[in-house]
Amino acid sequence: MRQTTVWNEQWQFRKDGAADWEPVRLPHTWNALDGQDGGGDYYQGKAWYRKAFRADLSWKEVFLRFGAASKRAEVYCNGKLLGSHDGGFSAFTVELTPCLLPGENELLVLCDNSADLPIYPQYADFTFFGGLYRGVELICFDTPAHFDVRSFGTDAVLITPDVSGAVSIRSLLTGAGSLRAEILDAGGAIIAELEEPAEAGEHRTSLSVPEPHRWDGTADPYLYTARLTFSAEGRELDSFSARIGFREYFASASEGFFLNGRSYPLHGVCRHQDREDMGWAVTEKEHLEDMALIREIGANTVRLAHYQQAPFFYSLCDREGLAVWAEIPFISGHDPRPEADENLLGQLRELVLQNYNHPSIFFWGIANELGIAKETEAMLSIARRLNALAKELDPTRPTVLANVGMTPPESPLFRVTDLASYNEYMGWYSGSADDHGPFFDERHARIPEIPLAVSEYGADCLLQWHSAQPKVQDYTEEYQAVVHEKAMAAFNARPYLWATWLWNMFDFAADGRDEGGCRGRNNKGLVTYDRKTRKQAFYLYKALWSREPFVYLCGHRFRKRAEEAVEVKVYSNQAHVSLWINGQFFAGRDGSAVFLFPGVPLRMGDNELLVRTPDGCADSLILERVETAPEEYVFREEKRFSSSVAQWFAKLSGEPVPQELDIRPGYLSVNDPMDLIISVPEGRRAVQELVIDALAIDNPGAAQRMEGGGSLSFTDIWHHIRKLLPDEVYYYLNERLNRIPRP
Ligand code: GCB
Repeated sequence: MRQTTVWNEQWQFRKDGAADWEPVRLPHTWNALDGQDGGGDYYQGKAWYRKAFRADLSWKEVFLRFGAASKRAEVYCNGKLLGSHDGGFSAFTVELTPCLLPGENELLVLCDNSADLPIYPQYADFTFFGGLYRGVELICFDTPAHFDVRSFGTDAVLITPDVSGAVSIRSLLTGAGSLRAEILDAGGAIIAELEEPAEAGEHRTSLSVPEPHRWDGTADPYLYTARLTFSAEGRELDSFSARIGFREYFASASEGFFLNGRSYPLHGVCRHQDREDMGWAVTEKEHLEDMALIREIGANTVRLAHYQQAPFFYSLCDREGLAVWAEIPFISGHDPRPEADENLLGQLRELVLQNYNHPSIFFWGIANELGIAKETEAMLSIARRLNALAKELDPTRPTVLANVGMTPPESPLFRVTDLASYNEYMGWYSGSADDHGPFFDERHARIPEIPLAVSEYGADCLLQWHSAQPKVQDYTEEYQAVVHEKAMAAFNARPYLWATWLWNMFDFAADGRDEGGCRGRNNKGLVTYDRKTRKQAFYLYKALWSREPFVYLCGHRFRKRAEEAVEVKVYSNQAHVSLWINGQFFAGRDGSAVFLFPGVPLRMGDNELLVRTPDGCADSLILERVETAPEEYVFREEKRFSSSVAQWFAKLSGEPVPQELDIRPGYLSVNDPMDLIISVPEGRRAVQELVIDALAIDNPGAAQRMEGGGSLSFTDIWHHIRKLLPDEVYYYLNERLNRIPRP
């Protein structure tokens, strides 16, 4: 028999070198606070966990399974090293049996999230929280014969259901006996079963389910249970059970995604696993809340980015019918150390083997945005090895790789995996919010044979910033919504896209970021980091995707308005909405998802807006008309420059700063591609004097990257460097370029 005990209580913790132990319970991370407060200076180093315990020596074999230890762990019992593990997201098991003593025992776990380890993730914006953040289980057996729990953190049972009804089962056994396999339907009735002798080692068998009921996405995520019982001489030795589902799917390069033989456009969100003040040390409660929010908007797919997430969350996806993109943290660059390649292969092996049985998992993601760094042969070679490994471990699922927008579709990175996708931030880091459609049409035309999806798009939003004329990088709630409205309109009109995943369902910790007046966070979520507030764009998706009738009036936090009349925006999944102002009917509109009411007059003081749908949904808010446009809604970036940049800039200023961009036809401007600008000597000189020289003062790296030119416009590049220089530089450069005829 197996006995599994949750082992999360009565641990002690100290950072390496600290004098005192503090009591903790698992899940635990040491970065819950310093990993979210900005500065990019959270503790990345070694730390120790300790647990004193009394062992029950009557068990034959005793194991510990760690849900995750970030990023590297060494486990010691009574001074003896039991094992180590590299990779912060997968489970691993160590055996305690040989070192257990009568009386008191001491377990010590060294965790290490140091930045220089050859362990991925290496480069990414999100915080790499350290610690035992997914808890520990004690697994005891009274015989040495059982499923081989030593196997890559799994129970060594892989189940492959086929839509024909065949269910093949592979298991690894540590002794001989008899294996009974049963398939139960959702009501618990046994509908297929067999029992056969099994030797130690790998055992393969199969059963057949007549006319299997399909696992059919969110509409009908029908789950069967596969139950295995291993016994000898009539005595149960071990058992295992998993939820399984029968489904088939494919992505076409021209017609999008198909599930169970019919078109099933995938539309959903990306998700990171952290939560405010908790980091990655979240519990089932937080996972359930996240899932409820994802389901509330009606997503049918989730990209669990950028690493293996909790087993419980994949199970929720099975239950809710969400198609999952599961991935490893190979992000934005390749670490040339051979151990780092081995680490990637190890993380992929564990991702696949530990999650193989989940019907919700559709795609194995092997990397994200590798093209942001230099594409080297070594990088491509490990990407190919990863793809081959995923195929070897699991020939049933397609592989995928998310490319960054600047990677040309001719890059070999589009040919490593079965499926491909772009992360593109049109209207945020580059281009305008109207560019989503043209971006994909252009790329799709160059590689029409490769199925393309949108694996990220979005914009930052902080709840305090608002604007009636939202514009790029103003961090307003309204601008984020505009980017999503335009992106979705473009994607919906392009059925060749096999899926779309927005970035991101939730704000998340990115300790090195400092944006929109908020340190330590990426604010591209539809929901805030504490999960307390749904942003405006959340309701756009709810209007587009959910069935549960609702209506939402935009502007709940944009209360004070100086305009005589405003445009009111309403999101609803109903076909008709009506608007009242101060008790008077204003107008009704037919439409879908987004309803606009321009010219709604405001009187001074409070105005009550009310919107209703015919079937009784309603929402209301107060707009307060004030004399002058309130400053409090406008984010003004406080830039702090070194005295050298300030001195350099003092020499420049004096000339009046143009407030608007003047784009003269026939002349160069900041909106032209860099290689066009620098192809003209005066253009090159202007960029050199106004931008490169200034950047070189504090940021030689950034200055060097500017020199190459490229197909991105100066405006696109400016979004990335504008923190480093005064805003005026952008306008001064445009002025200078405006005097140079276009070649
Ligand atoms: C990306 C990355 C993601 C970042 C995101 C952003 O392309 O894949 O990890 O968080 O952009 O917000 O910049």
